[in-house]
Amino acid sequence: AGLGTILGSMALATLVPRNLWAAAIKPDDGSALLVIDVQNCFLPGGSLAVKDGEQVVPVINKIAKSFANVVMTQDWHTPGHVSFASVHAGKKPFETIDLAYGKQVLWPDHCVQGTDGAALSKELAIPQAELIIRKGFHKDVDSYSAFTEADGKTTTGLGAYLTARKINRVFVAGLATDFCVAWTALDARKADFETFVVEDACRGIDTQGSLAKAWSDMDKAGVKRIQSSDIA
Ligand code: VGL
Ligand code: ZN
Repeated sequence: AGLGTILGSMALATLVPRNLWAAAIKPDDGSALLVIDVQNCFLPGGSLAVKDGEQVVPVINKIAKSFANVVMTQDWHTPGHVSFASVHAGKKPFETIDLAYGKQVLWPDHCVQGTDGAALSKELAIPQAELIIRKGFHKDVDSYSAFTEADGKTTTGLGAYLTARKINRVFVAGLATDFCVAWTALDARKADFETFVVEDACRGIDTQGSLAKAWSDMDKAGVKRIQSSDIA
């Protein structure tokens, strides 16, 4: 950006109250809200509860009213899934192992297909949600991302769906910021979607510096970090 542009935006930021210029992002028919993994396992009492995870629900319910298009995801693992520490002898949750496709964090058993823990939160109130993408259902491959499994090549079909529906902007919210939200946002950028992460509509796990790394990776990839109050 040229000096004029920089000075211009500084003047704008100084003169115009934040609530008048920042709340300027208006979702249109080409926009979709992606609600990531708001499932009982990640909520209080769940086997992989994210700290303050329940606080995202009212925020997501509120912003969802601005979206004609909402897609939700469900982490949907087989029993004995490769991402579970319980299937690796001598390994504990939050340790890592090297798999054929790369480094894998090991988790407590969570989001097993058909269990109550895998169910979406009953507090979500988004009746217009048009698609639920399940992911992580291949026993030997994890999938944090809603677009592509952890092998880096198997697609969930979400990118093709959004493109077929002429959606080119995605707003990502849910759990957890540093895993499924971040990987989804990074893959959305790879597929050239304009990508926003709604920070106060997400909460992180934060293991071994994962939250700071996720924000830094997202920033480098051109993901736009916004707050729910920025959405008109
Ligand atoms: C997630 C860890 C394991 C997530 C899913 O939804 O962020 N994290 N499986
Ligand atoms: Zn999982």
